[in-house]
Amino acid sequence: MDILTIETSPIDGQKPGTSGLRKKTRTFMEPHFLENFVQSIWTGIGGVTGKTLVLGGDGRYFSDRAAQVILRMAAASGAAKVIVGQNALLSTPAASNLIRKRKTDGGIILSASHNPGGPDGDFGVKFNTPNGGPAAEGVTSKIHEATKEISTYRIMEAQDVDLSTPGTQSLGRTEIEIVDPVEDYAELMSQIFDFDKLRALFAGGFTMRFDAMHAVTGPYAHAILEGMLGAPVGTVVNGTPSPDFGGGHPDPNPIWAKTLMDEMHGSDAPDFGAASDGDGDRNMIVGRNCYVTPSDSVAVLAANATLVPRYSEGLAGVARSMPTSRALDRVALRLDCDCYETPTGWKFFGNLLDAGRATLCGEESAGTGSDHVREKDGLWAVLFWLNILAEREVSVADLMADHWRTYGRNYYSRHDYEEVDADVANALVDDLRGKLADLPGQTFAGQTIEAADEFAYDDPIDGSRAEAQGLRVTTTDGGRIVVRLSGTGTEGATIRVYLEKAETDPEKLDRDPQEALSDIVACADALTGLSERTGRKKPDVIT
Ligand code: VG1
Ligand code: CO
Repeated sequence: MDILTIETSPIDGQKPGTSGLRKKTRTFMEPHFLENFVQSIWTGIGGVTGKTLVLGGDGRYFSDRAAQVILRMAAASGAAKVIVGQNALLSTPAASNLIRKRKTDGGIILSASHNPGGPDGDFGVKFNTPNGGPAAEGVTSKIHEATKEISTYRIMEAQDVDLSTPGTQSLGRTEIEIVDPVEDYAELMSQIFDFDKLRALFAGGFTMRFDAMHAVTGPYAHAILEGMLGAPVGTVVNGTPSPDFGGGHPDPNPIWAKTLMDEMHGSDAPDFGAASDGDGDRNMIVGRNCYVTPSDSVAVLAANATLVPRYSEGLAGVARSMPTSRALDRVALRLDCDCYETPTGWKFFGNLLDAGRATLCGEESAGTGSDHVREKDGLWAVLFWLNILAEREVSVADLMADHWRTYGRNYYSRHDYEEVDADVANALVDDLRGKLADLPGQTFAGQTIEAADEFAYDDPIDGSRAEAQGLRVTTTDGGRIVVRLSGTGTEGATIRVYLEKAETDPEKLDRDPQEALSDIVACADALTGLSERTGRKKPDVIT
């Protein structure tokens, strides 16, 4: 088959963000856009000749065509083998598992995660390294450099590979192995959790709703929850992946998973509810009349980890992203294990997990995971919760009440302001950054500032430093405000304001979070001038 060398020139804006390169689908479909980036990945990793890669994604619009292009480009550049999920489907954690299990040289995940899909939605390409995790900054910056210098790319002239049936084919000299996307992942889950206990839980009448949000976890949840664990058919809803996620927004939070939230707060609510995002790495946990914030969720998992077979020996350490609440720190203190604070984005957990310093990790953005893969893992978190509930035989609400009584509660909420004019957003952050040093001792909306800084992270394993990772301000009575700009959006800027208030008074553990945080919210607005600068009266999304 012919290998074509196509002339091209650099395209602006191919800098990977928090989690790979994310753009409007139409941008990815422009001439050479995808090809330039893929060739730059090859360059950034020192070529693919003789290498084995994994390829899959969340099945969003354009994935099928992008997968064919990537296969032709891998073949043209001499890859030995590409392991592809059937129909180019692989959840992000399943891809991470395959990269590790098959000892490959890395993989490409086609997803824009929780962003909507479709011709008018978003698309994304992410490279993961041989440890199964998102490429660290050292690699992504090489890829970005390559996008600025590219002049040609190589692609094979060939028919589409039939990705619909598992088995092995060849494309030129490259072997293409198509695998069932669920099988290896399901096996991994059965090794981590007590599946007998979970089967007994469902056999005993425990009820659950899992909303796959028309995204990639549908097949996984059907196979594991309804298949292997015997949950009644109908437990999984919206379980067939669709290219535009049924026209929805596959972000598992109280706003976008409102149907599930309503059901869990209704009179016929099942015992347990959960949802996952586009690519299956996020999770939402909700009990009957009880939404669990992701920051609390990772703290609960840490506190109860020894109930799960894989973690029965305890945790080496835990880690959370900086904006995630400090509920996890409280648990770590009790468990007497290290608690690391990293910048936003799963790539920063990789070194800690590889070095055995952290076993569990979490982000406030509905991401929880462990050293079983190198990505956050939605369904794993759900199974973890089920395993805990099966052992402790309590409701989610009682478990949370007990947790807060034991450790105290960190009231927490994130307020997002989306599609803000980029200049306005940058000025807001720059102005706050400029006055950080003077803030301690000053009072804003009745709150006295204790400390303020811009977060930078020195990786304890490889010594690399990540700067400008968010502005943080603490108040004298246990409050914390973090402000940062999103690195995954594709339109304007998204301002994220993270709000937290620690509470240990046993009489005050049962408040409505927005109400408990109202002083901190007012303080944040006075500090940043957000409502005046943006003209927004309220956030677009509250989690
Ligand atoms: C967001 C979240 C971050 C998460 C990232 C990728 O990033 O805040 O915690 O790791 O998305 O998640 P940002 O830069 O927009 O705040 V996913 O599920 O998109 O892979
Ligand atoms: Co995701």
